Amino acid sequence: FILRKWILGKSVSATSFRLTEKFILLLVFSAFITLCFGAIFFLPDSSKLLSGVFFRSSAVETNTRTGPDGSEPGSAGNDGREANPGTPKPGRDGPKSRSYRRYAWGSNELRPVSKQGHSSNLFGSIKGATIVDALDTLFIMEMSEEFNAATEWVEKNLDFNVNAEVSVFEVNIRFVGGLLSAYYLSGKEVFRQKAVELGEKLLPAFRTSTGIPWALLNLKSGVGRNWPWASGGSSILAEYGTLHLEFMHLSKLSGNQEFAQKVMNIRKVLNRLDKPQGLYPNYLNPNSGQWGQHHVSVGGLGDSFYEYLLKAWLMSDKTDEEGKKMYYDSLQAIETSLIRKSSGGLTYIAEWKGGLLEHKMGHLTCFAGGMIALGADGAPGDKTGHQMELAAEIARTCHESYARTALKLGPEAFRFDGGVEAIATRQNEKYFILRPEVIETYMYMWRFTHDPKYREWGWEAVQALERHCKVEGGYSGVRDVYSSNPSLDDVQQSFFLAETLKYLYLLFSEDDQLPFDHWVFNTEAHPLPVIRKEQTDRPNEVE
Ligand code: DMJ
Repeated sequence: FILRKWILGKSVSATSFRLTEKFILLLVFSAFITLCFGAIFFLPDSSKLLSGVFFRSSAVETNTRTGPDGSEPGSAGNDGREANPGTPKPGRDGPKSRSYRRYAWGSNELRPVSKQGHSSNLFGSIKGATIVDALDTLFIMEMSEEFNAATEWVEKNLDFNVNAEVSVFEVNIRFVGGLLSAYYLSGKEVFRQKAVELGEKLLPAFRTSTGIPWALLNLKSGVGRNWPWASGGSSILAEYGTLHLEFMHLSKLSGNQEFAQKVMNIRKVLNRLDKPQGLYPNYLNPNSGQWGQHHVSVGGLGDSFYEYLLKAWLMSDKTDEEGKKMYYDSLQAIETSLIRKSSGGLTYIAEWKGGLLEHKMGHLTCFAGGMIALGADGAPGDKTGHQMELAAEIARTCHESYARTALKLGPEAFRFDGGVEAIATRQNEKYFILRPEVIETYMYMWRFTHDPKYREWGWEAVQALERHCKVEGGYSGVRDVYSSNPSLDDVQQSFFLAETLKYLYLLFSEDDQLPFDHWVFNTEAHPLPVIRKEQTDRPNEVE
């Protein structure tokens, strides 16, 4: 009775008990709280508890229309945010995955405050980004009813025959990657067919003099172009360099070697070019084959290029020696030219512009802690220990970028100059859009070290998400992580379901959940199986 009262959020009147009864009540209550926290961190099945927070306790289902105390939706405030949500309590809070289904089913993304669909122009008029991006998360979390509904939507509605311009990179990592993972996990043929169909539609993007693909492509006409803002009409390193994993699998699943040839050619072009101090500039003109502006970044515009070099080697069952060499050589150049330590002892990865360092690190750059940890084992020479230390230092810096804010959520970019450390100084860098990179690094660091601080840091992020991003209709980004009452951006990014929640789930799961020696995550957290030297083409045979 007491626990039920507590769970329902109602206070028990102390005056109705005598002193000894109050003492016993206090003891029971403290024991219960201790047990709950113990369960979160130590019980083997703690992952299930976490998934309950987000998705699926039975109490949750009935709570989506009314608040926990029976109040009307949105009654917590006019932005729909709960008045004082406090520590997340399993079983009390609404399943935000269902909000997308209720308010935005089939749209690319959800607007959780205004409770409607949101269409991003990254996907042209292709629909259903959130559905495809979330397929494998639903499967991994054993949400079979939701997975089946999503599968049915894909079968009946996912249509690539559109006269629209899309981002080749975004469509590849979210749609092709999401469909490939869904196929390998479930074995359902529809996902393989759709992935190959979409891959074929992306092939005209490679019709340039060098074979470096365009950033944007009209899926009907096959006409490509680059972002108008990109230096000298260039293609972007993180975009053309983040096709490799998916395209290798497309060749394997379709028997069409063109996919693999296209991405292997990108490497050839890069290997012919001189690299300033061994670094890869973010801009490359696809027709002249010359670098554009010499801007180097392990964050936006560069990030997942480095990630895919390492993962190409791992996904090839460690046979892709070229990918391996390119990864470790580029990491060496990054260490020499970009990685610095602040006077306060925080290691960070700066950006490089024509030889000058900008002492800024993006939230996106924080994925590098996980990447460096993942690659440490194969590092040449005696560098394994050094690279693990580097990864841990980057994880700590990124945690500091969260810890030094009012909301305990990290800014889009933080700086190390003018006396500040790990703090955003520009208003337009203070936002948080539910990005996964910091949690991704915690997840890798947990798997490799089992240091409990990574789960503690992950749990801090869960609490902050619940307090500041959760609204009646889902989870929203916030505009200023240094303000105690920030405005919301009213977008639930599709990568929140694909990546942020999946990495949190894995952080609190056992290591045999998607083990790293069998699965490699694409940059949108879609797991792809290692292609064994002697592997059959049948799904689920990834052992
Ligand atoms: C995701 O779409 C991918 O992780 C991409 O590589 C970079 N940014 C977003 C999430 O922040």
